[in-house]
Amino acid sequence: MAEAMNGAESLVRTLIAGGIDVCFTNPGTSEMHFVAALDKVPGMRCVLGLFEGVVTGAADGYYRMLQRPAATLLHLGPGLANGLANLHNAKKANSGIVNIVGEHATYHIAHDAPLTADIEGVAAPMSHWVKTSPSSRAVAADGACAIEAARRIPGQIATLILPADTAWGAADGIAEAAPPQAPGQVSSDAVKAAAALLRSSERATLLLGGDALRQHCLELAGRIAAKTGCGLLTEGANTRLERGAGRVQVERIPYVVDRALGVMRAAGNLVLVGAREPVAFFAYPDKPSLLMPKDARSTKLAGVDQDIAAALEALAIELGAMGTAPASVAAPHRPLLPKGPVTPAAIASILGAMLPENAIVVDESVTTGREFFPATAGAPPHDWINNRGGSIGYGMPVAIGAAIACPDRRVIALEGDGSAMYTLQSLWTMAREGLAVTVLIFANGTYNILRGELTNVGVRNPGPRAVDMLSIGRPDLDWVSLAHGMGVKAAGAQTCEELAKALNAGLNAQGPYLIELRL
Ligand SMILES: Cc1ncc(C[n+]2csc(CCOP(=O)(O)OP(=O)(O)O)c2C)c(N)n1
Ligand SMILES: [Mg+2]
Repeated sequence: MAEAMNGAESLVRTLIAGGIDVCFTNPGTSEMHFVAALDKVPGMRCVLGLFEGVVTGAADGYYRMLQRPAATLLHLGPGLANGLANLHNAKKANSGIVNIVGEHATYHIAHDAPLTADIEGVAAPMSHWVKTSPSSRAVAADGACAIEAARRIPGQIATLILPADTAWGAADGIAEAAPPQAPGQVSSDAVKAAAALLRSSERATLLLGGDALRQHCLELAGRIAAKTGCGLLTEGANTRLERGAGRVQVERIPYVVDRALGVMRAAGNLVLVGAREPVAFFAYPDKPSLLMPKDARSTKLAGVDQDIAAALEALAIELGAMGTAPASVAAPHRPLLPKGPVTPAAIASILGAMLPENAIVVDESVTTGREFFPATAGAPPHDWINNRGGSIGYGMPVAIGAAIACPDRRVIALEGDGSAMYTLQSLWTMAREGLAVTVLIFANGTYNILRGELTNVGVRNPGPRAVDMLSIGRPDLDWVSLAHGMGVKAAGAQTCEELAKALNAGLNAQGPYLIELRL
């Protein structure tokens, strides 16, 4: 007689049947039956991360590239808590993820063992869907519900808590998740209102987000812009923007509030397409939270839960724009390689000159990268990924997930040194999995952005104690050694010539490669 299936195996088989075939993991004792089931059942790629922020961030990057959830495996409340910051970022990016979080056996919870915690309470703020499975016979059905929740459009964070006895007890078999639902269609009223706003004599702009940043949608937006003369703009940080030569270019709303206000004043009225009315990252004394001018208005064409491509097409048809060639198409352009000392502008030119076709750029460059767009606009087609949730340490984990999702593409992670330190362990996973990720560390030895913020909130002449809290020197980080210590090839660079040489080595390496750029 065949060996009976336990709860853990029924869940693994349910996940695989539901199209989830990658699990980013950091397990513990309570997850051992799940680990054994992963071992027994073929078809799941398991990727170990040495900190849960790596695990959750990798699942975010995976979804951003494939629009398909991965699973995570996390160890009780503390393991989940370690992964929360990047779950927050994933949630803001509308990435679907199925978190499997181990829990003590149901009868053990009452004894308040060391790892006992309110896991549902920990999960709730960063999850759309949370459930503790009550029994081994319910686990498969609960797993199917988690898959359905994660696959909703836009993607959701689904957290399934798995008490150990539900994993080792007997199960009845697998459960089938319902097929993903199609996104909702926008109403003809929404299309007409958008068309009316664009036809008026007042200045107007399409503010694009979510799926509107895919090539096909950008092309429709470009046709509308050419026909009506409207502007094209995106939010400051995007889940995934398809850009480069031959694609319709869009500007981002700047981070710095005064600059953002200028851009929004020039934008006029807004048609919102997968984006919300823009808000400042932070409040500052005497500056507004809302970035639109008071006399501007907006109309929503489509939300991220709706069929954005169909909405843009309906709008283009309504405006008679389908036969119009798109505006703002980026001409192919490779800047010349600069020489001498490295500046942010020079780095932008080097990236523009060297970005490989189809590259995936994960941008956590913070202050160094503020002006990277113009010089890279004409590089061969590539994707550009930003931090949607503002919690730093997202970049290298997301790069892992993107590389696993797209093994044929080069991933370039642009990292502030402060940000990179949050999830440094990512390097080890990159090396272990042989991922083609080139990591550029902008080693300025500071939390540079916060120096500006100190001034922005009105602090004049900061003293040594304040300055010291924004410096990450003393001791200086040695990124080449840190990379080597985790099995990643690395080189330092100080000039443009050295950076170009190192980038060339990185982009031709088999696995990951780190470049410490001393600024
Ligand atoms: C989880 C988290 N902690 C702290 C911050 C505050 N913070 C924002 S940017 C930043 C420093 C970024 O430094 P770095 O990556 O070196 O970029 P630079 O400013 O030097 O360009 C910090 C600490 C944050 N955003 N998220
Ligand atoms: Mg820095």
